[in-house]
Amino acid sequence: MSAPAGRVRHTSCTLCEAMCGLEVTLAADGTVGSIRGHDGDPLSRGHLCPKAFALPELQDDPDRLRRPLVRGADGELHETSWDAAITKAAELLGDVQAEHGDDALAIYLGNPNVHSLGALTHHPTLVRLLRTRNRYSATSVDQLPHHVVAWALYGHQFLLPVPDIDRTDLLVLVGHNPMASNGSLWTVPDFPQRRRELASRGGRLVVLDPRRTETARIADEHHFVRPGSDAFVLLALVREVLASGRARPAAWVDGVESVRAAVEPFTPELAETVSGMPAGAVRGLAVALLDAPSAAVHGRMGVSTQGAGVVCQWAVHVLNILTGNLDRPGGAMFATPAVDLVGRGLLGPGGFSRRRTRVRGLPGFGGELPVSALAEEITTPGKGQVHALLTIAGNPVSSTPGGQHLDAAIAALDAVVCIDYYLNETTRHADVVLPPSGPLERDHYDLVFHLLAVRDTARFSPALLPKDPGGRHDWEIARDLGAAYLAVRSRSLFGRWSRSALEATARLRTSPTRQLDLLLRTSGAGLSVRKLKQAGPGGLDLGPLRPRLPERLATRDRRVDLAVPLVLDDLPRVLASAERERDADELLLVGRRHQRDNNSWLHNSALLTKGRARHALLAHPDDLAVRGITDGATVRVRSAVGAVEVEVAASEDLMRGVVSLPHGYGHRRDGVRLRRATAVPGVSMNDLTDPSVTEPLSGNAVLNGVPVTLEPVLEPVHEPVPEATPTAPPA
Ligand SMILES: Nc1nc2c(c(=O)[nH]1)N[C@H]1C(S)=C(S)[C@@H](COP(=O)(O)OP(=O)(O)OC[C@H]3O[C@@H](n4cnc5c(=O)[nH]c(N)nc54)[C@H](O)[C@@H]3O)O[C@H]1N2
Ligand SMILES: Nc1nc2c(c(=O)[nH]1)N[C@H]1C(S)=C(S)[C@@H](COP(=O)(O)OP(=O)(O)OC[C@H]3O[C@@H](n4cnc5c(=O)[nH]c(N)nc54)[C@H](O)[C@@H]3O)O[C@H]1N2
Ligand code: SF4
Ligand SMILES: [Mo]
Repeated sequence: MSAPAGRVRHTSCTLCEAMCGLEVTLAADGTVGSIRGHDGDPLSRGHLCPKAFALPELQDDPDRLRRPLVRGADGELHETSWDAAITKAAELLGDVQAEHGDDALAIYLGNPNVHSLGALTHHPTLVRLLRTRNRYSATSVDQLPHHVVAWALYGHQFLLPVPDIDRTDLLVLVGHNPMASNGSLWTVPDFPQRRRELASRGGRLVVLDPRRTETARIADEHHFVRPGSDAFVLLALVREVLASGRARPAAWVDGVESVRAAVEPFTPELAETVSGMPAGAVRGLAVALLDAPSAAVHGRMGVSTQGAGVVCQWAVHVLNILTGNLDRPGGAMFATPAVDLVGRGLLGPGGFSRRRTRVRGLPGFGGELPVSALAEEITTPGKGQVHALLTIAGNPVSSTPGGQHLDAAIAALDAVVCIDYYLNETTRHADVVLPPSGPLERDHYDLVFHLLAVRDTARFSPALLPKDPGGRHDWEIARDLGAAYLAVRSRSLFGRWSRSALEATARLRTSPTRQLDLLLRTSGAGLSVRKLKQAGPGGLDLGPLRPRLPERLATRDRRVDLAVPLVLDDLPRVLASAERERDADELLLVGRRHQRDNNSWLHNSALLTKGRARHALLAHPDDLAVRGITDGATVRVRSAVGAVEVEVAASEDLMRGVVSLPHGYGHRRDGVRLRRATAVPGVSMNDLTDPSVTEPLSGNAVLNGVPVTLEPVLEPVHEPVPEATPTAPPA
């Protein structure tokens, strides 16, 4: 396309939850010339991070698929026409279901689905149409404990309060590193500047993390906490707040006395023994939470993807509630989005289903099953066995525990269909790959992240660039695959198509922007896509977060009962875990994110991957010294389920006994070279994480606090022996 040189346009960055507004200058040839943060954006206020610069690279990446691929008789993937590929995909999925039953198809939805308007309007409809109960998503390797707790306390899985960072006096972050991740379940663009403003108001930041992270470094106070032990710290905080006699729960809160009794054994001294955080510091933090005019505690990946994820998230909410900080300015608050999917009942409230995973009996929640069970559902024969997989914007081989086993399981499936624009560790197994348009080529409105934002705004971003002439959007793929699938299945199940199937096809034919417009028009606020466009590129500024309780509660009695049986019944188990014997040799593995990585993708970007390699295992120098391992050496990291060999980097930033690997690496498997030009393949952390160990209440994956051992990798004996050089004896 051609556009006048230097034309300035605006768009939204959809690469993470911060949803920054971007100002883009288009070059004469219509390509992206330059990108900067949009200063006039009321939410992101001019912020952007290095990842935004990868958007033009992604747009032009020759490795990004633009045409469908179908596996031929030669076993290779070949470009094919859309019609042929979609028909093939529908036949593959439909035939497996016709032969083995509807549940023989498993569907996995990956993270980018929540960052795309068309994915949100269309993919759930497609998934329902495919009629399988074997539904999985990245939720169960991420934030499932948050949803379980929100459902149990507030009656809806998406009633997730966020720290009101712009007004708080004390911010406590547990297992969260927004300096790298830009915030999560908390849309907080420009965390660094917002943190500086907190400091200039005299406010404080406290971080609890087994690594001195980028966020810990800029905190007023950082405490190392042994991985998986946060429950002891958080429950001790709850206990201390209650013991102080200064707890001030709101009038709509019940169950305080039951909680008091249940947390009684969790003393600060016990917390110190288990977690390493000094008892005095635990007491000090409880007092600080009570003394602060306002305070907010937020726990994220480090405390949801670990062995006591639900208990930890519950304790975080209870702390905010008991200190009077839930729903007050400067505390943890609920957003009031212009399109309120929660209030309007368009997002299900959540809840455990009777349906459990077939083989291991892991619980289903919110219509999905925990993805840690996927490999065994594929490999275990019997009624209900999975024979086909559809992935949409995901990479479970890389992102779910025991990835190497899932890799092998997927390779043996009868049919694999992937909607994705890259060949990744998972999609390389596909029989059909259907690649959608890129993020700059589609209209955008954040249906999810306005629900989690630190300020109420409403921004519509029209597509920045026209779609590739022969390309299709995610929603168009869903529409066409849905129609082709119905055609295939009606051959075998003639006449059985219900009204709901017909309604689904009608919905799939309605574009995302049209659906959004309907949602805006019926929002009661007199909005529309046109009005949002007229409001300018930053959209509408609806102001700071407002108190919403108890009206916003979705519980039947509009009250919050802290005494959640699921949680209180689990506390004796948590208490008993304090006694667990540790292998003397054992180290605990935790994950990390880097500002210039993005889960398992974007490693094709030259801009993001340049500079020092970031895939090394970080370990405390003392832990290396006792094992005779030198900084920079290659080590073998071994867990209960696998082993990887990776370079080690000594770092005083780690707590002793803890090692850290980033997830999302490991880009070559079994000698297969992926098309992507990743400079550093690294290793996959999920070849070490154990799918058989899940969070007991939710079934969420345990990705942090994984026991591992380290050993030096000895040089192979047949290698030429280097000339002996005198070395100094070890000090
Ligand atoms: N050990 C360990 N494992 C982890 C984590 C961890 O911290 N430690 N983190 C977990 C978390 S929080 C998450 S969210 C998951 C992420 O795990 P997944 O969601 O499974 O994988 P991603 O790496 O996000 O891969 C996304 C894929 O979507 C494709 N894609 C991008 N945009 C689009 C689009 O618009 N449409 C379509 N159709 N495809 C698109 C990309 O090409 C890529 O292949 O990983 C989890 N796994
Ligand atoms: N640059 C970048 N940004 C991203 C992503 C990305 O891949 N790259 N991914 C996005 C996604 S999908 C998500 S979900 C978010 C996640 O965002 P974050 O929650 O910030 O995720 P992590 O960086 O994995 O941070 C988890 C922290 O928990 C610590 N930790 C590990 N185990 C424990 C424990 O037992 N207790 C405590 N207290 N801490 C522990 C780790 O050391 C780490 O510092 O980031 C999003 N933003
Ligand atoms: S923080 Fe970076 S990746 Fe996230 S939305 Fe903003 S520019 Fe995009
Ligand atoms: Mo995530």
